[in-house]
Amino acid sequence: MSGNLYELLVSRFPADRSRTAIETAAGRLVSYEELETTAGRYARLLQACGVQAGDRIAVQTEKSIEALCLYLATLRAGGAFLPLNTAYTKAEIAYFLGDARPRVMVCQPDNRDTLALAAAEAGVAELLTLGTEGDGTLPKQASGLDAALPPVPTASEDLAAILYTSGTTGRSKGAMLTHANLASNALTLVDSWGFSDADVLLHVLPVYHVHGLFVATHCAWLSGARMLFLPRYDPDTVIDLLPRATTMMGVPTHYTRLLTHPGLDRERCRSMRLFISGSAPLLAETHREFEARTGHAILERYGMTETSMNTSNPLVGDRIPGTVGPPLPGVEVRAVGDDGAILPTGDVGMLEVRGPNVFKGYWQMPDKTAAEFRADGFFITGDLGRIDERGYVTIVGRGKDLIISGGLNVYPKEVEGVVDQLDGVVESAVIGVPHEDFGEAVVAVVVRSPGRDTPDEATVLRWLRTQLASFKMPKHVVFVEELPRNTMGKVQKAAMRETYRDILN
Ligand code: MCA
Ligand code: AMP
Repeated sequence: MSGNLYELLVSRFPADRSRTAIETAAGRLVSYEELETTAGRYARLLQACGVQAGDRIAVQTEKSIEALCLYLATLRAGGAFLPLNTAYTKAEIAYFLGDARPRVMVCQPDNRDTLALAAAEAGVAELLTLGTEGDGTLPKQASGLDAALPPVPTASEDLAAILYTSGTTGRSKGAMLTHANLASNALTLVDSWGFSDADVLLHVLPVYHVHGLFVATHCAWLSGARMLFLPRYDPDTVIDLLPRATTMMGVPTHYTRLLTHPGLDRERCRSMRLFISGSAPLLAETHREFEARTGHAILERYGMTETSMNTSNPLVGDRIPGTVGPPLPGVEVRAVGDDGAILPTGDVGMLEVRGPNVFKGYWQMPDKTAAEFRADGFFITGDLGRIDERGYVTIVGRGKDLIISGGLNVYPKEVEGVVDQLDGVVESAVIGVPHEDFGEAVVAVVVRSPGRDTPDEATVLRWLRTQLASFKMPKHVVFVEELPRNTMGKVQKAAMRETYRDILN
């Protein structure tokens, strides 16, 4: 076996390839054999498009089984998968394409015309389409191709994927994940969370992020399990399918929405063995309420795009509400002070991680990469936390100016940059405030220039919508005479978060 993750994945597919790998809510069954065959054909097509080892394949499509086959095909062809949130606007996509220079881009059929120019300008050699019903030019051109393509051998340190994460400077950075990063983390999770071929994973997450693509899907595939694959999160469907599932992974919003459903009870969860939460803080209150309703203590874990999963509450043992558990096997986590010194047990500091899960660096940004690593190889997460005497990590806040809304990251700097481009805006500050459904939500505080043509809230939102993905849109715009500043002239975001903390509830 080479270091290609594809080889590892298929080596763990069930010996009986006719077993169901994925079942959709509409009742479509796809076997492991079909996954492999479709991936073979797609890989063949990628090669026909000139894809060579290391080439990037950018993908912005709705969630579908074919999209997962495209992921497998990319690995098989030796390429690097670059998934993009379906909410990204043309302006955002143009940046990613210009930065990553993919050889092939795959988009939804109805988006082709919108993206054609940006793709051409970025030198994309082939723009293919993929719809949710197996339609589009990709499946069409791949049909009939020979599926028996041997996986392209890669080194384990080669790139398997690039995932963009926004940055505090407002410019998104492509996190380079290697085959070894993804393989080591997935194998650890299968083991730590007790996955087996008896599992049925309720898959409710999008497949353009680490959580839905790598954590959930890899756990299922590496254990030969079945996935119940939902096109989007819908509490009614989740309640219907729970009695057939054994595990589910979700962000806290998924769990708080389930709790508002009258159908959630112990009987519904009778076949479940494990609920897992991550991507954003799960309130201890939600953890307790869920346990009281269902008898299940949600297992909370902590990860990042750059590192995949770092810590996890245990499968067997105490799952402590409000904590993210001890480091996973093979992963080291430490809390350090402002001077970089390791802190005594229980003190709050910057969390840093090291291990085979930690990414290779940011795509073509050596300076940013260097700035986020310590000399001894620890990655600076930007999260503030403490580690207790049992090794359990509690995240208490963020040292980075980041809002996490419904499990999706929004960097204030990026939104501020777009608000400030609008005529009549002097400056702005974007903050996160508590939100019942999304945990945190985006609010823009804006200073306008005097005059008759000053923009109102509708004008600001209309402009932002053309530039930003919908989940980054402020849920509210507040106009002020001036932003609060300290004596050094620095905008006081903490004070603003306090002032506006109840504005959305
Ligand atoms: C949708 N909207 C949102 C969000 N999602 N607004 C703020 N925050 C959000 N997260 C807005 C839409 O723009 C739209 O606004 C309106 O809400 C309804 O959109 P809809 O698509 O119907 O929303 P939904 O289907 O109810 O989606 C909510 C959701 C979704 C299910 C919570 O956001 C979601 O799937 N989140 C999970 C993301 C995820 O997988 N994160 C993992 C990242 P309008 O009507 O104005 O247009 S990986 C990670 O973080 C690390 C590695 C880790 O540890 O896992
Ligand atoms: P992302 O860039 O989407 O990978 O988001 C990673 C960030 O999500 C981390 O740096 C944390 O701030 C946050 N995060 C992930 N899991 C948790 C968790 N269980 N509790 C608190 N924050 C979390």
